[in-house]
Amino acid sequence: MRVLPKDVQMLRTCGTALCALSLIAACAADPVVTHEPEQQVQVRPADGEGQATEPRVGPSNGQPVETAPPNVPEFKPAFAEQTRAPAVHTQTPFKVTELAHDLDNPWGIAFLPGAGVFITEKIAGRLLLASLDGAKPVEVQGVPRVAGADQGGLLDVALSPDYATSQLVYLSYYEPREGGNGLAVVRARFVAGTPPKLERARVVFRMQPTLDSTKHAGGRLVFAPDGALFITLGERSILQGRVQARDLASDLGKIVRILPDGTIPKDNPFSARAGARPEIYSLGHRNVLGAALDAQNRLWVAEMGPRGGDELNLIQPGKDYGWPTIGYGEEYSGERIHQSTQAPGLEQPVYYWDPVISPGALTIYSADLFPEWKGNFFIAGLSSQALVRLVLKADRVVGEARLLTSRKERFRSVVQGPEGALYLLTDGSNAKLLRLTP
Ligand SMILES: [Ca+2]
Repeated sequence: MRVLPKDVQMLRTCGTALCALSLIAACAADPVVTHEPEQQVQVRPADGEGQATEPRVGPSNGQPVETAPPNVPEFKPAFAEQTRAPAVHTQTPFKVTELAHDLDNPWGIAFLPGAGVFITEKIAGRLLLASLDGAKPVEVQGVPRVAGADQGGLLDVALSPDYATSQLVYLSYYEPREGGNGLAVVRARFVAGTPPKLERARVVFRMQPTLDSTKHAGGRLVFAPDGALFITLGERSILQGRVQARDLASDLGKIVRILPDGTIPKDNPFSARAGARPEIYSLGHRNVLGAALDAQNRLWVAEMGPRGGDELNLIQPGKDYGWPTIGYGEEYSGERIHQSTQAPGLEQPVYYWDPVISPGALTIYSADLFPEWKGNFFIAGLSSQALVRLVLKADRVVGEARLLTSRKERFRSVVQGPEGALYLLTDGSNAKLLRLTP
C-alpha cells in the first residue's frame, strides 16, 4: 500500500467529515495503482482475535495453502476435500487501484445502475453515495438511527431487483430497542438530488427476540431472481442467544427468506409448522456475514465460526447446519464446544478452515473480465488479512489461494462490479475502497 505523503499529513491534521470526504474525492481523482505480485508471506491476525494458531501461507503447488497447525487437531474432516485444499495460483496478472480511503468502518457496497456506488459506514450509521470517477462522495439523508458499536450498526445495502423502476433500496442494521437491539431491514425509495435522500422508509423485517449484544447479528442481504430476499441472522454471541440457534421459535442463528414487502413466502420450509417462525429458511448458524448465489441460483454462505471452525455451507431450505451442537472449532478460550463434528440430521460444511480466516463478504465471480476466475468463490478475510479464492468442482473445494496478503489489511467486503472488476472494502476506521482489474 502506498499513501501519498500529502494525504498522510492531511489525515493527521484534518478530522472533520467534510475534510474526510474531500480527501476521498482527491484520492479517487488520482487513484493509487499497485501491481500485486502473489507473495507468500506470514499472515498475522489483528490484535484481539484470540487465535492460538495464526493462519500461515506459503505452499507449493499441490500442497495446502494453509501450513499452520490446526487449533483442534482431534477433529478430522468428514471427507477428503473438506479442509486444506491444494494451493492454486492466479495466472492472470492483476492490478489493485485504490479508489477511496479514510472510510469509517465500511461494511456493505451496492452499485447503482449507470454510475455510483452506495457504501455503508457501520459505526457512524452513514450511507455514502460515492462515484468511481473522482466526484465527491456524499452522505445520503434519511437513514434510520442505528445501534452503532463493535460489530453492530449500519451493515448491508442492496438494491431491489426492480430498482430501475422502483428506486427501492434495502438496508440492514442493528436497531436500537427497548432492552437491547436486534437486526432490522428497512426499505426506502432513493431520491437523487442535493442532498440525496431516502424517503418513505418502512421496516420490512425485525429479528426476534431482542437481546443486548453488540455481536453476531449477521446482516447480509441477498435477493433471489424470484424476488425473495434472504437475510442472514447471527446468534448474538452470548450464551442466551447461542442456545437459540437451532430453535425454530427464534430468528437467532437463522437464514430467513421474506418477500420484498416484508410478507412471508408461502413455500418457506416451516411456514406450516406450529410454533415455528415462518420466515426461517435454514437454521443452526453462528454468524453468517458472507452469502451469494451461484450460477444455478443456489445460496452459499461463508460462516464466521469459533476458533478453528469457519465454514462454507451450501444452503438448502429447512436444513439444520448444526451450530452449536456440531462443528470443527473450539471456544477462543480453548474450551470445548462440541462433543462431535457430525450428527444425524445435521448438515456438514462443504469446507472449513482451522485456523480460521474470519470471513466477511462472499461473492461468486461470474463476469468475463477474469476468465480464469469464472465460477470461483471470493471471500473477504478479516483476521486472515487476505482475499480468499476458492476453486470448486462438483460442489467440492479443489483449490484455495490467499490474495493481497502483502497489503496486511483486514478485508471486510468483496463484490463484483458491473464491468466485472472485483471491488473490496478494507476494515476499520481508515478503510479503503479497492478495485482489482487485469
Ligand atoms: Ca455448521
